[in-house]
Amino acid sequence: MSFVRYEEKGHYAIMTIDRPEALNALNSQVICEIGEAIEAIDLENIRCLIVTGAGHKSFVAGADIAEMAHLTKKGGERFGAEGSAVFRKLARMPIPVIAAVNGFALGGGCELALACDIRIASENARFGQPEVGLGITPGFGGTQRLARIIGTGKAKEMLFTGSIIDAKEAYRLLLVNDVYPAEELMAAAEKLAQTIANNAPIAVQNTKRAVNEGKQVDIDSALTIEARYFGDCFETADQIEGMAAFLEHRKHGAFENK
Ligand code: CO8
Repeated sequence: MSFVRYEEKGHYAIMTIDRPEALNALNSQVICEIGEAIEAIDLENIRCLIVTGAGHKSFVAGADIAEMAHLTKKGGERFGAEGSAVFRKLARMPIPVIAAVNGFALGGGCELALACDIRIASENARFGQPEVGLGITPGFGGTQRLARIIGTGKAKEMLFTGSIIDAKEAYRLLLVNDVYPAEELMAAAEKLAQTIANNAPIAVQNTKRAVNEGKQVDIDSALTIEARYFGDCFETADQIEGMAAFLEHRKHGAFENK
């Protein structure tokens, strides 16, 4: 691995896109390495993942324009499909994924953040889907996930104009949950990850599944999905310990992911 760093800290992990010479832009190798890093995560131990970019200027400045410049229609479709498949793998991870957006999140970089469950940003973060200015559409989920997160009208405005918004505007649009001074961003991301990791892992994962699967269907079907994941938590060691601790007026022991 040369462009993706991966570090475990107890029950959470940090994946850092590290290609400073191109502001962490995603070429085929970076995309492939992100996929490999996701596959290698030890889900028995890791309960939350943080995704961020190396340096202070950029989260990810998009897909690699130099690599895309001479693609044929077929090549473009393949490049888009490969990136999309990796981002889908990220979005479908059973554990929560936090994007710590520390600068430019443009094009494929914005789409990488959109594939995460929660986005927090530094004050210098900038978001945008500038693809139409390059003669292409967003190809790693931007035409689909942006509207699902901030609503169709605002998403279309960003997609059609290619305009770049700052962290304050991203917060106003609920594109990010919180904004921090740059030097405090990773501490905030790690605190959030630790809080999530302290909770019962099966319950957290079932909650993520219920939210994501429920959003794809009508409300009655969604509530049936919720009931199934709710029931699935019972008889787990963590449910038994969590409820026993409450009833015995004590703090629960460390959850075991069982
Ligand atoms: N691709 C390749 N190289 C990049 C990229 C990129 N996306 N972004 C920055 N770089 C490189 C620059 O070329 C430059 O390299 P060099 O020094 O060798 O010329 C280096 O990074 C530093 O960049 P700048 O000098 O431009 O830095 P500035 O501070 O002046 O500007 C910006 C920073 C505003 C972020 C600017 O670099 C920029 O506009 N970058 C491109 C942003 C962009 O348009 N991103 C969207 C790309 S398209 C996309 O992501 C599509 C996703 C879906 C693909 C589907 C495929 C089918």
